[in-house]
Amino acid sequence: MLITGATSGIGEAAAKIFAEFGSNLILTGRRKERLEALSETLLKKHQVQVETHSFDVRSREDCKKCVDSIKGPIDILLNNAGLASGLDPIQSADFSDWDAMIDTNIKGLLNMTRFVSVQMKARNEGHIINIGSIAGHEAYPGGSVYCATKHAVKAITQAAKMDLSGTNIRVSSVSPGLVDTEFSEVRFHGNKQKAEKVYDNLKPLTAEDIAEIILFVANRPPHVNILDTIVLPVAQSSATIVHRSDQ
Ligand code: NDP
Ligand code: 8X3
Repeated sequence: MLITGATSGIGEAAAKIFAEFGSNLILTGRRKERLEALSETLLKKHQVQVETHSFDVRSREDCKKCVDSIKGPIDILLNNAGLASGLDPIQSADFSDWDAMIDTNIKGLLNMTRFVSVQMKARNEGHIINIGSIAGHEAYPGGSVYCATKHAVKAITQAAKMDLSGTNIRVSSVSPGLVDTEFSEVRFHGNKQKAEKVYDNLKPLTAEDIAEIILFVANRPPHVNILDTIVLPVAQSSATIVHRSDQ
């Protein structure tokens, strides 16, 4: 299983749960030390093989290098690496925030999918699991580009399933609402106070909640393809309707 964005949050939790269930892992992300530390922990705890590749999914060349260097078949590609950068309105948002989101969430996911799917097609098996979002099903103020990238993930998932029609390859997405990870800290460019407010007075999903769902999606019988799953905390009813206990 190859996981992008395994250095924190959902990707890290997925690495842990899949290792527990015996999957050999290829862990990727930009922060090399975190990948190495996670790999060490997993190797100590579980009888699995783990390799790490540190690179930026925005570099098509580095994505190709990583995939080309992997010896065995990739059975599952978890396209998880992604981010929100900023929450600014369309008329004043930062261009570099837009580029970071489009290049990572759309083009990075496409890069990995392109290089891995060609091998899966040749073997006539495999599973591509994309991390979408409630933001791929709805839009919200300040989310024009982030929501657009997650709508793109939804479209890419649907179209890839069609492109691979007639093969045994499965294509799925898991689309969470609020998950307490480093996501908001990244969105607010390191402002921890602003990030904490997102989860104030509500019980958000944990990365482990989502990892369990990814595990479920991956472990259906071979004829079962879950195309998408929208998963919200009970306190969240849409991208914008969130009940806080102080309200
Ligand atoms: P985190 O910020 O905790 O994790 C993001 C991961 O993506 C990190 O491992 C990071 O690794 C990696 N990443 C980001 N940019 C790049 C890049 N250019 N190249 C390689 N890796 C990259 O957030 P989450 O775990 O929450 O996010 C995971 C996915 O879940 C994202 O796609 C996000 O959009 C989605 N999501 C999150 C929700 C939430 O509320 N948290 C809800 C719905 C969807 P590194 O920095 O080391 O490269
Ligand atoms: C992350 C969830 O809707 O809070 O994709 O941006 S959202």
